[in-house]
Amino acid sequence: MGTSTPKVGLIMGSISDWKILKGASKILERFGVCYEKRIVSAHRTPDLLHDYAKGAKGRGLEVIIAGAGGAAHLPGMVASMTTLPVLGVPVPSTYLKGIDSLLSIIQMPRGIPVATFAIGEAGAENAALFAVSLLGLSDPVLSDQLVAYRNDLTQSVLEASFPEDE
Ligand code: RP5
Repeated sequence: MGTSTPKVGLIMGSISDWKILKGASKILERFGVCYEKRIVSAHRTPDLLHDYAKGAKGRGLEVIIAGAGGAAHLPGMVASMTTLPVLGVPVPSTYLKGIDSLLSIIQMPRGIPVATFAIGEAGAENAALFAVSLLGLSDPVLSDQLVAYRNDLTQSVLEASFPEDE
């Protein structure tokens, strides 16, 4: 957030998706990545979707994380209108538990890719980490931060103890 130009666009089909996508925002904030968050619905705000996707690159965005549930066409539709990398996060749905979202996002016909992540919170966080990794290709500070993050993960496993033993 802040005053600099956002590099990551974090969009979702509904405010109801925020409970999942906020995990992505926390990761981006942890790494100090400037991002914007917007609700953009493929079927309820198609004109906004068009304007957002078409204008994304020109506004300085470098990556778009798009989360949606059900017939989750948001990531694919965004990808159809920009050559920026689009990272799709399947949001768990009420009846099919996000399997519908996952299959909708991952099964892009050839030519228009969407990088698809796991259903739910892990997918949201991993999409943000992947965005950091992409930005790190041209930002050594971010790249170093990612190495430190991985080292912390390793350390947390090595230091884990069973509650019964404490
Ligand atoms: C999709 O429909 C959204 O991405 C959301 O996951 C799902 C349900 O939306 P709401 O009915 O909660 O607004 O467009």
